[in-house]
Amino acid sequence: MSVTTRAAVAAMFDPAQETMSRDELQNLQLRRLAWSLGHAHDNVPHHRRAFESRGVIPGDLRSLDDLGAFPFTTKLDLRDNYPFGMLAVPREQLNRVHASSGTTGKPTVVGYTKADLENWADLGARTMAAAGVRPGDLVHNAYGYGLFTGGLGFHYGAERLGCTVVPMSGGNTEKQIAMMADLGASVLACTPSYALNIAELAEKEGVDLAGGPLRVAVFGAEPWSEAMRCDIDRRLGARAHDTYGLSEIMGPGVGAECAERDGLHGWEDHFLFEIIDPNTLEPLPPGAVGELVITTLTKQALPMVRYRTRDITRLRVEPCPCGRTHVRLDRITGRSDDMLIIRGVNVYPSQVESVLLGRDGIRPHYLLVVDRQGSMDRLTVEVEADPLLPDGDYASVGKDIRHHIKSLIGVTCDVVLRNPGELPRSLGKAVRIKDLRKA
Ligand code: DLL
Repeated sequence: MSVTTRAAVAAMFDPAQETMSRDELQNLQLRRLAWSLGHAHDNVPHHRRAFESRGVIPGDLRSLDDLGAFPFTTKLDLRDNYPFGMLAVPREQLNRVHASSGTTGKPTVVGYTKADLENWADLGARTMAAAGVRPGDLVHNAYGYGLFTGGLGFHYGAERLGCTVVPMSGGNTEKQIAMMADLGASVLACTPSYALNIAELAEKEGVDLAGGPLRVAVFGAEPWSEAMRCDIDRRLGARAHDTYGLSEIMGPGVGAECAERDGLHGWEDHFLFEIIDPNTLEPLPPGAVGELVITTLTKQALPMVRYRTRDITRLRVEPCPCGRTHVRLDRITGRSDDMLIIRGVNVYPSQVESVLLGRDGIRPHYLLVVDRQGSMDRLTVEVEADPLLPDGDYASVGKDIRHHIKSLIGVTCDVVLRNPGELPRSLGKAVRIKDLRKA
């Protein structure tokens, strides 16, 4: 890094925000939490009613542990109050709205004041900096622009960091590759499944992205495996980092991997993270795997109290070698609503992905198809054959994968090899499950 670049990073980031002691961080959280609960209670009728039904008032919060007495918020609450009923400020004070594309029913609309957007840009910049992005980097942003938070979220984060942003959005993969090569992208921001799509087409067209200036990939928005990381690192010649976020809480920039790539630092000066048992709803101790629950500490427009993300992970508070003190979230295995239960065995698509990637004879494009045979659920893993695999070997490769899925995940499934290019390619979040039971 040049001297000017180093100075620019230092001027922009107060390391104290990311390296303060756990005690300092928790004191800050308690102060901000008291404000946030009061703000939600006083300005959002839904939260006030929910507090009343649990018999709590914001003043009951004396320590962070007291948060457990407060009610959860769910996506359904946002739907029931569509579009603006959960806002804590008049609609006129919003600078922007985004929406998540609900697969059923109405989308969820979220809003931001000017101050919320400022914080978001700061956290976007912090997230990218943690991943190794630096001022002056050329950021090719292939997250979708529009109602989805990915495009604009990273756009303003990268601008705040002092990068040159190429606002590509998703789709038109040939043009993406040409722009990356012509402009000399040093950072690629998109979903990991779309990066795979880009890598595959670049290889087909003979464009050597791995030999170019690409250095960092900022991924997120969907579950992906360590095996996928190795594959993409090699094919793009970049270090891929995971980032986490969700529109109900803010968008991208809620958490990010640092250079260690061993868990995502959740930005605890703006969010409070808990893990609960999704069945009993009881808080679980650090280190236990369960559902992530997030409370916002600084959001003005849409404060969230104990939002149930449905994302499954684990929190680790032990110090990170990078020096950041903020808690680490394990890579998200999947959403509790994406978990398949096949003959009593819990299966996430990302587990299947770990088994598939790196195996000879196949390409990393797959789909889990679930249907019902009599009263039993049946899982079929469809995966694409490598173009060099002779037709005659499809059956034996399928049998071998079936064996490995059984022994590593414990579930019995059928494996069907599809011809190269046959499975749909992702332009954003990949669809990994086709559930025919609902048809
Ligand atoms: O996906 C925000 C985002 C954009 C994050 C770009 C990172 C990068 P939503 O569309 O509201 O927001 O979807 C949020 O996506 O609850 C998770 O289930 C999933 N998700 C997000 N990041 C990850 C990740 C954006 N790193 C939902 N790993 C979340 C696994 C993720 N799942």
